[in-house]
Amino acid sequence: MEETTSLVERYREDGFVVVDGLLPQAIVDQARHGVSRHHAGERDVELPNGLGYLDWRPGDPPGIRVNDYVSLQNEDVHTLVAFPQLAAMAAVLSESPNIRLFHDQIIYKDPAVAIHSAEVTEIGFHTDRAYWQTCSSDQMLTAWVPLTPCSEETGALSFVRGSHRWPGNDNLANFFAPAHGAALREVIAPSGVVPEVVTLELEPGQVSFHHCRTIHGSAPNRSQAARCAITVHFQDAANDYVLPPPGRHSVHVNDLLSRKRLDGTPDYADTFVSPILFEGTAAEAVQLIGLDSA
Ligand SMILES: O=C(O)CCC(=O)C(=O)O
Ligand SMILES: [Fe+2]
Repeated sequence: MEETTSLVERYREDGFVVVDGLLPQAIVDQARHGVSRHHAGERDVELPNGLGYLDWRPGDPPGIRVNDYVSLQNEDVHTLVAFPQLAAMAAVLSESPNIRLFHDQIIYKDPAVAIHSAEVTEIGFHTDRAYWQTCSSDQMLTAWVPLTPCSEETGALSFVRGSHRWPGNDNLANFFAPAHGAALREVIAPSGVVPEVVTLELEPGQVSFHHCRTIHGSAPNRSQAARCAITVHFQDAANDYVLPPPGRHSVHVNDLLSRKRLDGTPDYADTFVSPILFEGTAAEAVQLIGLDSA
């Protein structure tokens, strides 16, 4: 498992890693078709309204379009999110015997020409962990799947290398509050460490994975084409619901959408909201991923 081993080492060291050859182009094309249908207002499955999840609809302002839980509502996007190799890679990276879905989002940046200022499509530096304070695990992770070419110009994702190992990231909730420099100054980098920002230019079919404590954000889309990606947030086996820390902004839509346990708390193993997407040994995951067979 040579290739996989080096991916795991890079992920442990940097807090993010790019994986090639995981997703067939046909799955990516089908998801892109699904996003078009979803943006046009089609729903294969209706979710309850009024829970506060983001749900861009035709007629809403252009800029950043965010649609939450699309894999639960759209069959084409579901095929990509539930693609077993994706979750198997997450299992290998997080050293978990199973992987459950936590949440997914379509993040679409309109072309600069369609909006008054490209700047509104910037996404601020944040950690995903900051949004998951009702999660017991700090080993959850995200697969970021571009559906269009993502370059510096279109708004590729940028990561602060190694920041998942730094203290002080767990409240960095600046997704919709971009102020790149200022947000970075909030970060407590270990003494003597200057934050190194790495921007990943990816093509559709490539996937990047990041740890829930890795600081990341994305530049505005300054191009004349839309930038679209699906972000798939995964739970490792250890994750369970915990009460939010006192005084923190931390109620997740999952808490409203998931079935309740006997004590009234949300069940993060709800088979509709959080289906198991991979289960098996590390060797089985590696075999399924198939990167080491060449
Ligand atoms: O698509 C983006 O620019 C942001 C994605 C993100 O924050 C994530 O995948 O966790
Ligand atoms: Fe994020």
